[in-house]
Amino acid sequence: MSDDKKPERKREGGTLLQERPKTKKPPLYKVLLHNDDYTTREFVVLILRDIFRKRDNDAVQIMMHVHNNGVGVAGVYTHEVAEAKVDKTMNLARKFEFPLQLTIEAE
Ligand code: TYC
Repeated sequence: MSDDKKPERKREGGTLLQERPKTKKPPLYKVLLHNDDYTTREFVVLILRDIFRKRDNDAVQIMMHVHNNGVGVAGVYTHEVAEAKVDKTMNLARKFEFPLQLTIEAE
């Protein structure tokens, strides 16, 4: 292991400032997709593929899960990324006049 990967231990005035390496993970958030009667299945699959980067099969499965159960997870991200994906999806949905709804929930 190279020196720069080791935990940084600095003594200043006899105080140990940092005892552990900076590996703390950021909190993660689920982007939830909600069912409605008007958004087309094709559009939901398209956003799952293009915005949430799902493979074809996974996109269809997630869409059908939401269609059958009312809600499902489109993906899990940091808060910043989750918000950006929700904004992108909402803007596209409104452009096509679909009432699609997404929400963000802490993991
Ligand atoms: N229920 C919609 C239909 O039958 C499809 C749909 C699936 C809509 C998932 C929204 O999040 C959704 N056209």
